[in-house]
Amino acid sequence: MSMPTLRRFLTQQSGERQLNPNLIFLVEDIAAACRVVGNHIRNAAFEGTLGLAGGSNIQGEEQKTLDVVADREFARICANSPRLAALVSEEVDEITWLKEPEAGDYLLYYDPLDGSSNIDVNLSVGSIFSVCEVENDGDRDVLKQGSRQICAGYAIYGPATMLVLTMGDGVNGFSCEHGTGDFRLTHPGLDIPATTSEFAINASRYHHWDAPVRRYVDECLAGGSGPRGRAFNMRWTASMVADVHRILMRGGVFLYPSDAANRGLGGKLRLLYEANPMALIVEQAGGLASTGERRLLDLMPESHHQRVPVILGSRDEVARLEGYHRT
Ligand code: AHM
Ligand code: MG
Repeated sequence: MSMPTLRRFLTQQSGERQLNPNLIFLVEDIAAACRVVGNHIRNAAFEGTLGLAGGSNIQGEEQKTLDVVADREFARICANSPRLAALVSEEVDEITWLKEPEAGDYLLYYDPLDGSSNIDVNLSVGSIFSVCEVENDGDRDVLKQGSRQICAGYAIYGPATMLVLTMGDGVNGFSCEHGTGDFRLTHPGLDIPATTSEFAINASRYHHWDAPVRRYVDECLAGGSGPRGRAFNMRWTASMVADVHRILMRGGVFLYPSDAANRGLGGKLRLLYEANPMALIVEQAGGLASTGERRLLDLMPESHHQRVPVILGSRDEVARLEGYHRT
């Protein structure tokens, strides 16, 4: 079975789809950053980087040492890209401008270590990224609609490290080969089944949920004798990358909805570097991504650390949830 390397895949794509070589360099730098972050995670017990860093980020969340290490590696490696104008990171309060923006430059949005509460218990975590283009010389606006993303992806640091990537023409999965460190195309053309009997939500927040989410989960839990007429399975890893990856592999629906406890913040997950990239990946794989009320990719961001409700995955379940929000 032919498993081209990421470089070969990107080179082929650049011929077929006239991708800008500078975008390809940037994707290669992102992949290198993911490989390095994966190595740090694997060696954290030896490098003394488990546990808390002692500070907090703009979200008021305690930073893990590896959050800081991963952010530093992304910035160091990607700043090498000649047309990268700015970095928008979950871990950094302000936008980092690397150059005076010119039309055709790139903006990189990233969560360097998503699901970092899982780090100290050695469960799967990931990095999430998104790329948009600067439209006009001197334009410092980073608040772009998700539909304007030209590339999005994530790395999952699980039993195998994988990079899942979309450049607006489907979704492809690359596994990192132990030894060479090469990312190779092992999962081409990922496709989320439209129907599923599996959902993912933090059920400890049940008492905070709004009526549409309660109705949906209650109906799933009712099993074969309930209104859905079949049994549903539930999975929650507290690592969005791992939960979304499972959905890409076998279907499912993921919910981090607006609820009574997080409504004041706008939700839990961040729009620009968590929800938008995952929404593009899910849509490109045939699924849907919504706030419950609107398509995520249509939202106009108001601030670069903005939070949003997220419901994404198999089409039929997301459409059903949107229907419950309308009634
Ligand atoms: P993080 O970016 O600080 O790690 O937070 C995002 C994570 C997601 O990966 C995951 O879906 C969610 O937070 C888990 O939240 P909870 O702890 O409420 O289950
Ligand atoms: Mg995150």
